[in-house]
Amino acid sequence: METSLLYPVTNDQRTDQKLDGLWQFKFDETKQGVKDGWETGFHDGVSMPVPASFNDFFTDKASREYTGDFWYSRKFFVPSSAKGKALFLRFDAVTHRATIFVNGKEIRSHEGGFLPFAADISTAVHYGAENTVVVKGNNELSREALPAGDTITLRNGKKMVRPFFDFYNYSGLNRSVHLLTLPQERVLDYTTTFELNGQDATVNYTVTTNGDAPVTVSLADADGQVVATAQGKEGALQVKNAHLWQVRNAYLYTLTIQVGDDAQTPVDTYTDRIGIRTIKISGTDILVNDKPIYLKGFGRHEDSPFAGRAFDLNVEKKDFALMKWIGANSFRTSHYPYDEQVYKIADEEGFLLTDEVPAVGFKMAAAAFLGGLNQSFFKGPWLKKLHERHIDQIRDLIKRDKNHPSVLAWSLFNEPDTIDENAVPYFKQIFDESKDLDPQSRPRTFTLSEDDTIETSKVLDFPDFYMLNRYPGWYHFGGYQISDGEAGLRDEMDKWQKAGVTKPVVFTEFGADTEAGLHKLPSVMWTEEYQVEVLKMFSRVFDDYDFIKGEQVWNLADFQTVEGNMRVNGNKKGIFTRDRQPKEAAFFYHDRWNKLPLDY
Ligand code: GCB
Repeated sequence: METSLLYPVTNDQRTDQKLDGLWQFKFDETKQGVKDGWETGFHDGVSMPVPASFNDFFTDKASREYTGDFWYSRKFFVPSSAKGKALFLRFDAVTHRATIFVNGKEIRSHEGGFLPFAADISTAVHYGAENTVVVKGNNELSREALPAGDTITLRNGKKMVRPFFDFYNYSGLNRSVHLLTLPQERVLDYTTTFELNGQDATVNYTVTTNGDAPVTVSLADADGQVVATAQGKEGALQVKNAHLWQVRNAYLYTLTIQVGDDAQTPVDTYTDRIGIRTIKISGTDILVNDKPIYLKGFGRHEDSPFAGRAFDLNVEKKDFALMKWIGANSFRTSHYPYDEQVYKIADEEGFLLTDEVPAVGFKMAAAAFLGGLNQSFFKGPWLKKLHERHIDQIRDLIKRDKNHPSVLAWSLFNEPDTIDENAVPYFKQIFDESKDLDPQSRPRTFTLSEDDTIETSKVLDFPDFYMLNRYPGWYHFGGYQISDGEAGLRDEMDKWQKAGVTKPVVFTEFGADTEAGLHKLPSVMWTEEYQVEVLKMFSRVFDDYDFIKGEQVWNLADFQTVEGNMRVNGNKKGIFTRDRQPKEAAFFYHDRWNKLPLDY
């Protein structure tokens, strides 16, 4: 677990300089790098943009599909003024694992491709001089790591990943790198919880620092007026006539934490924007500020042309514009934690998000269409290591994202094999260990694949609400058989109803692959007309069952996948194309969702 995952800020005590831009890059197929001293830096690589996935910049297949170790190197200047400060390099994400060297000295390693980590470089750098940072990355998949898959070696000696999931294994420095100077005595973390009392609210907080200096906390409204202050590392801020953070009607306060005796010259200051709101599950309702909500939105991917899985503010801006236009109020960060800027935008725009760890592929048969394996995932020598990494990433995810008002729930798995008895102890351990991690006690859940029903799943006691991924009309009962698909879906929902479902049910995946521009009357599968028919069929079913509390269609946009006979250059279930243009289905949802109140 990381000591501090606060998002970088610049103020009188802290600086944040991004080391984005062109780095030197090399593949290391034969593990030559260490022998040849690449950790001290190199100039004979190719130039590679950061942040970006390296894959799509190459025009030869062996490079695009490269699996194994790869290296990045660049120089950076550390000013003399940084002397005496704490000095860190913060990597927002290196996919999937990294070892960091500064001036040839190994600083630390990190496992997990979608969460940040910081390397303390204060004793490795030269002040007032150029320094070299080198990242040795690796993008292999295994059953011992998240997301799960295998790495195989072809007969020609090349390694290749076989993911137990469909999204492309985009790799590299996918998010920004920051050079941070921080005060020696500083804020490491903070938490908030909320109580609503009529028109007023109480913001309970805790602050963790690495010293004994006193702490002052203040809260300012959107106009910058301070509305409450408190002293101490734990306390409560009383807010009169509180403006609540509402779904699609966000209101953000600014929380300022100061460390030190003298308010004029604090030893540290940390500022963040928070929203006052509560989240509860009550029976089959999801309550935000004690008001029932209905989720309308998407499963998404961080995916776009050229830079693959890199965070791109332009793409993100466009995605939010599309989600607002279509009348959505929510999304799931399928199938991994997204860049922190996504959560900041969601906070500002009033979107709710289900925050998912990369525990995807925990079911080998699910990858059957990719040549999957008929084995139990929850029985094998890989489980111990996998569990360590899984809980570690849940801890870091909650630590990183717990203060975002947009975070509605934690998704601890996507489509694990829950009909297998062997899954039960694993689930018990993960749910027990994650129970007290979130001070706001948000709901914890996971998606259930089509095989995992109210009759077959062995772990239905664990989630606080159910997320269902269902594909009648596509993977079964497609085309002219869609009426049987609808009948089957209704049979399933009747069974949930009969069993007396006591928790909300949200559909988190459903849809149909659709080639944009393909039309046919009458429809056939893959046409824009057929996608609309499938989505209309689901909508009819959703409207008939009261315990269904949300619809998040798969996917906001087409995205790149592994190649295979089920995928035509990617997953085409997008409501928008990969370059974010609407398919016919976008107008269907624009009509359906905008008829409902935005916060409904
Ligand atoms: C699923 C997976 C998702 C896939 C989707 C599909 O169940 O959760 O990652 O992309 O199905 O389209 O097959």
